Amino acid sequence: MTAVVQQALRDGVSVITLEDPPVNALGIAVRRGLAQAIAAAQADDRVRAVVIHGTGRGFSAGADIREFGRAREQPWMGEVCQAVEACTRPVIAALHGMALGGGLELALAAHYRIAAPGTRLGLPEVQLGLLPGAGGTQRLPRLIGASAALDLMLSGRHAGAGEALALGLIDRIAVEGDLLEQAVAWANALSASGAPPRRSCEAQGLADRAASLAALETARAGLARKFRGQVAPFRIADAVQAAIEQPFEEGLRAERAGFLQCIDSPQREGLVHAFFAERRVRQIPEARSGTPRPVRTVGVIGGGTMGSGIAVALLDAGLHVTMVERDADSLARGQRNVGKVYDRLVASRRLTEGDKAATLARFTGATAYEALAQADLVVEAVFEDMAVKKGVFAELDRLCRRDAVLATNTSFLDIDEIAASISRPQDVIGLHFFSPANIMKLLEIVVPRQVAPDVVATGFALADTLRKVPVRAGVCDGFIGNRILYVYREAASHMLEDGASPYQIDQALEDFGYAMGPYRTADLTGGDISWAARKRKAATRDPRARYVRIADLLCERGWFGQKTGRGFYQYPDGARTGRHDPEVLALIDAERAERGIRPRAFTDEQVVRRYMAALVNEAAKVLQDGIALRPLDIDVTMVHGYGFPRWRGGPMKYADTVGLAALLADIREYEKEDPLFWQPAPLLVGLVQRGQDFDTLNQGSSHA
Ligand code: 3H9
Repeated sequence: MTAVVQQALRDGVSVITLEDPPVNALGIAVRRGLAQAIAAAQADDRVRAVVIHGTGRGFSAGADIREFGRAREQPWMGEVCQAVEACTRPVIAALHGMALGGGLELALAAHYRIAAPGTRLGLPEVQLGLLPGAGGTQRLPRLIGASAALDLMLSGRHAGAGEALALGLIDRIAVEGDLLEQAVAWANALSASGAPPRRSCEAQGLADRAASLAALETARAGLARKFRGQVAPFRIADAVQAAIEQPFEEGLRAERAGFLQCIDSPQREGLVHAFFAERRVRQIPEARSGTPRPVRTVGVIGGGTMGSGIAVALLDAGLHVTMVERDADSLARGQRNVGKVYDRLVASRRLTEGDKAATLARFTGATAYEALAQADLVVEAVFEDMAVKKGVFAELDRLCRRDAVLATNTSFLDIDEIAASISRPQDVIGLHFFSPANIMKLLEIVVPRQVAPDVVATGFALADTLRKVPVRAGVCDGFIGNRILYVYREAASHMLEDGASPYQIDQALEDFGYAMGPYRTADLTGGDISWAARKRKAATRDPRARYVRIADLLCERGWFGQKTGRGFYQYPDGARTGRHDPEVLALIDAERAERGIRPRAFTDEQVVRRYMAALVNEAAKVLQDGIALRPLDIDVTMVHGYGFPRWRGGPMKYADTVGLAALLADIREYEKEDPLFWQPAPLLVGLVQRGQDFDTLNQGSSHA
C-alpha cells in the first residue's frame, strides 16, 4: 500500500484511509493506492464491507489540480470509481470537511454515504473549465435527478450536509463524535442485514425521461448568456443528455470525450492559473515578519456610496462598525444607505427581519471622532482631497488607540504623503475597496513606505474575514488597477476618434469575454467620475500627449450615463440596457471633422489587440516599478476588480498565451503612429529578448 492510502481490517470491515495532506487530492499515488486497496478488499474473504474515509481537513478536494497539463498516468479516477462501484461488498463513503470534484465522484461510486455535520459537497469542476470526469455527470443525475444535478454541476457551488441529505446525495448525517466509528458500525449493520451493494449507476433519478429532458432544456437556455465563450458548461449539458438518453457505459464514454476536450483547452489552463493565483496573492513579504493585529471593532468615516458599502462589507463579516459623519443629516443619510441594503435583502427573502436586526445591532453612528477612540481599525472614505484626508488623519492620530490601524480608501492620492503627515506613519495603510464595496471581491492593499509589517498582515487578514481577494500594491497614481485602466481606456478613446464606434468597441470586448465593454461600464459608473479624474490630471499631462475630448463633450452636455438617462448609450425611462444613440455618433463624427481625422475601419480583432496591447504594456510598467509583486497579482486585480474574463486567467496569462513577441510586435507597429503613448515597457522588451514569458516571473518569486 502506498503511504498516502492506508488499509486496515476492523471488525470485518476493510477501512481505506486517504492520507495525503493538505486536502487528499487524488494524484497518481492516491489513485494507485485506492485501486490496490479496493482490489485487496475484494479478494479478501474476511471482508464483509468497505469504508472509505479521509484524514485531515476533509475527505478529498478532488483531482490533484497540479497534475493538469502533465502527462496523464493510469489508473484514471474514472477507472478507480468503476472498481469501487463494482465491488461485491457494500462500500460506504464516510465524508467530512469537503467532498469535492473527484472526491465526491468517489463517494458517488460508493454504495452508501454518511457525512459529518459541516461537510461541504460539490462538483466545482466547471470553475476550472472542466466537467466532472470520473463518472459524476452520469451518477449524480441518476441519483438526485437532472434538475438538481445540473444546478450543482453548472454552478459548482458547495452544498451543506443538510441540503445533501434532502437531495438524496447522502444517506445520513453523522452525529457529533467519531465519524469512522459510526461508518464502521453502519457497515457492520448493513452486512449483517444482508444489504446488497446499492449502485448509483442503477438509481432511478432519470426514470421520468420527459421531465429530465425538460430540466435539461431549461438549463441549456441560460447557458449562452451566463457562460459566454466558455466550453465546459456546454459539455456538462451534453453529458447529462447522454445520461438521460443512453445506457450508463455509453454515458461514461460521452463524459470522457467531453472531459478530454476540456482538460487540454486554454480555458482550463486559464482557470487553473486563476485558482492558484488567487491563493498566491496572499504570499507577501510581510507575511513572514508581521502577525496580524486583532480586528473586531471598525470605524468607517464617511457614509457616501463607498463608506456605506464598506460598512456593509464589515457588518456582513460579523464585525462591529461605527460610522462617523460630519453632521446629523449626513450620518442619517449614511445609515439609510446601509439600512437600504438590508431592506432589499429582506424584501427578496434572502434575509429575515431577525437577522437584519441582529446585524444592525452591531452598527452605530456618531458625528464626533471620539467615538473611534477604541476602534481596532478605522477606514476613511471621505472626499478625495488631500487636505481633507490629512485633516481626518490628524484627528485619528490624536484620538485613536496607539495600536489602531489607520486605513484610507483613497483610489489615487499619495498615501505616503498622508502617512507622513501624522505622528504614527507605521500604522497607515491603503485599503482600496471597489464599488459596490460589499459585492466586489477585490481589495487592493496599498503599502506605503513606512508601514509596519503587522499592519500589512492585518490588511490581508481583514480581507480573509471579509472573504475578499487581497492584492498587495505599491503607492502610485491609481495603484495597480486604476493606473492600468486609465491607459487602456485611452487606447480605446484613440480608436474611437480614429473610426471605431463605442458600440463596436464594447461588442468586441464583450465577445472577448468581458461582461461589459468600457463604454457601457463608463455609463454605469458615471461619466462625471472619470471626467473629474481627467480634469485633475490636466495640469500634469504631457502637453505632447494625444487627448481625446469625446467623453468630455458628452459630460459637458450632462450625459453622465445611466443616472442621467444618457451617456454613450440612451436609457429611456430608466432602462438598464442602453440603446445606441445616433446623436453620440454624430457628435463623434463632428469631433473627427474638427480635428481633421479621416475615420478608418477597425476589425473587432484589431480593437481587441490594441486594447490588450495597451493593457499589458502598462501592466509591465507597473511590474517594473515594483507596484505589483508579480504578474499574477495583476491577473487577480484585473479579474476581480475590472471584469477581465477569469477563464482567460488574467491579462498577463493571456499575453503569455498570445506570445509576448507577437504582442511587442503590435506595440512597435502602433508606436509608429504615436510614439509617446506606445512606448514599449523595457521589462516586456527584456522578456522577449530572453525568450521568457510573464510566468517566468511568477515562478521566480516566492514570498511565502
Ligand atoms: C476534479 O476533481 C476533476 C474530476 O472530476 C475528474 C477526475 C478526478 N489539488 O484553498 P486553500 C491546495 S477537478 C491540488 O488555501 P481553503 C491549495 O492549492 C478538482 N491542490 O484552502 C492550497 O495549497 P497551498 C475539483 C489543492 O480551506 C491548499 O490545498 N476540486 C487542491 O480555503 C489549501 O487550499 C476543486 O475544484 C486540489 N484539488 O479551501 C476544489 N485543492 O497551501 C479546489 C486545494 O500550497 N479547492 N489545494 O497554497 C478548493 O476549492 C479549496 O482549496 C478547498 C479548501 C475548498 C478544498
